[in-house]
Amino acid sequence: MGLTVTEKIIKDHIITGKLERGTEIGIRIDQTLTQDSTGTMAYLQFEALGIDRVKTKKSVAYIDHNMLQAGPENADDHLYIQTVAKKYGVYFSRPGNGICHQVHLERFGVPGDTLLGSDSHTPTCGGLGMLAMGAGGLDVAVAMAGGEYFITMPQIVKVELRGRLNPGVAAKDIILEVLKKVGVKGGLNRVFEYTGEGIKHLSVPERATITNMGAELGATTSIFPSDDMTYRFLKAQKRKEDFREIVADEGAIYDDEIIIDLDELEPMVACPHSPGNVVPVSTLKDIKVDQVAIGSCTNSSYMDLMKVAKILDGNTVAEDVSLVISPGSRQVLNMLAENGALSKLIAAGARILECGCGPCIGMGQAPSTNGVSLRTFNRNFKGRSGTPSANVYLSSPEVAAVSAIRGYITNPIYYDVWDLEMEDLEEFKINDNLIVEPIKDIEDIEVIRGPNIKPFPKSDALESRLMGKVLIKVGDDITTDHIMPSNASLLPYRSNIPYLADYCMTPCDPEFPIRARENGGGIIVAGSNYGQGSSREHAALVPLYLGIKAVIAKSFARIHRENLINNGILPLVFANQSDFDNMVTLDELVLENLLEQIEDGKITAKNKTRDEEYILLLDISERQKDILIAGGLLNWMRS
Ligand code: MIC
Ligand code: SF4
Repeated sequence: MGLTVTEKIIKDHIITGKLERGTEIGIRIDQTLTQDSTGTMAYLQFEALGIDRVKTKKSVAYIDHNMLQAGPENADDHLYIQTVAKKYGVYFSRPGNGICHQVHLERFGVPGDTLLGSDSHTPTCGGLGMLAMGAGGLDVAVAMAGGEYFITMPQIVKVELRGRLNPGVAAKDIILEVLKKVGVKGGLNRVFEYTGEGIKHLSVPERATITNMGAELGATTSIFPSDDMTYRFLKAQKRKEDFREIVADEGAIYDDEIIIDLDELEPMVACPHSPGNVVPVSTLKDIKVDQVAIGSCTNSSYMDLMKVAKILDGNTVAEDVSLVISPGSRQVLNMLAENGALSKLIAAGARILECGCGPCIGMGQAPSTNGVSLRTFNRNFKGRSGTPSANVYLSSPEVAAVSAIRGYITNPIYYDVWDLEMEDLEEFKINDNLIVEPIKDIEDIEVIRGPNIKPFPKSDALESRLMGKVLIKVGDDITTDHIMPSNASLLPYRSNIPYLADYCMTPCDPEFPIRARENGGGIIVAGSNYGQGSSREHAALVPLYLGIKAVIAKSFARIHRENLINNGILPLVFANQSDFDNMVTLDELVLENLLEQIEDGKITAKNKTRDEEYILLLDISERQKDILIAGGLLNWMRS
């Protein structure tokens, strides 16, 4: 039987289980990456595992999110990560070197290898033919310690790209089209594997734009084959020895298929407040923009910014628009500086930011009140920009650059003065002097911990009886940005769970932390796709700290559900979805004989306030049941 690219890589790495769809499998992880906003917790958890040195082929720690240093907290976290990386044999990418996903693609990713990152956009390296997945910090810590990573053996969706993109239409429009077709929950336990004639013309950074934003489908990951294009990219990065061809077999069998005709594709935009809210740019009329932001791990490659420079060349950013550009990596910025493109961006009036996530995670550049911001990023959840009333649209760099000049969201194909065909790049500028390599002699390395680094909360073994009040009832598609908001003032406290607890769920209900404290913890009730978005384990650690014992939802996003289990919080699903309507905030629920009921995967909850009973499902593996019973992954590993 022919195999897909995904199956080939899984087959090479499988340790536990079989390639049977829907069953749990454990795979060996070759590489890990962490970034700073999830990294401190991941390394504290790694330290708790008591291992001397990382056991992966390569582990890399990046500093890219928490870049504003308005107080000592972020710099303290950087220092902790730098010293802990040195102590345990982890490569360290210094602040200013770029966004983890962009730098990993350029300098570390290897076709055919597996990568686990404590960031949901780790699938970026799928553009190189890597099986790259996002996870919570604890799963990444376990992978660094040589442990397997467990996933549900995914369904594999063939995304066949036919034809070729027209000028002004970009890789970003392909992934926006997939999001339009599939939606933000359509990717659960699925891998999107790209094939077809159309992929031949897509460079690795373009492919990476697509696999990066595949995270917004809720997918396990997205992947391209490793082919001639991959070879050319690796060669240009002076890494041709890392190349290995991996293409799907002739008769490979897929579970589903999507066909996209690139010749027909138009520039697209995701409208507020969801990346799944996609429409063609041509359908939007007279949307005036106040801010345009170009960058992020989705769209800040050399080619992306060269296109922007070409469009802006000789023009001026519209009077009422603030254009900010955050290059993805120092390689990109350096090359733009050397070939003069940077000077064109500056001359047009762009505000150049340092290489990092920047505005994408609300680290500065919050738009004005009710402002419209057009961004080349991957997420436009309400409030994520730092301005709760802002309306954020997502687009390609082409749409963003043209719109920055015109001051309105504009279709670049009707504004066709630029020839954006780019020659294939033969050589990138290689300079790894901001990457600190691991050293052998680690005995005397002192790990430096700033005063803001507090211990992470630990869960207890599951008790047979769980009693608690419904502390909040929320609707569908609640993101981790709702559960644990992130912005320039909160990100410095990513190592301080007690501090963050005061902000938990506040975008949904400002009283939530008070109610949780007053009731000594309790239960969260939610609609479908609860926990979509980021991999931040804080969205489980902070509720754990507040005494949350269970979340009852219509369905969960993959990474968040894993984070709940790893921290001993029950992720329960309504057997009868209409029971959601019957529950009201402050209803008192009791779950009896939990230890036996967990084995059945079916749990009865009594609503004492309303004298009702609900059946809740716990559709998880035996391993996960044991983890919950032990009170989380760390306890389970110790026992
Ligand atoms: C994001 O894009 O939401 C983040 C910030 O990169 C997160 C990680 C985090 O919350 O630190 C992610 O995507 O996992
Ligand atoms: Fe950084 Fe934004 Fe990418 Fe997250 S999505 S890694 S915040 S650039």
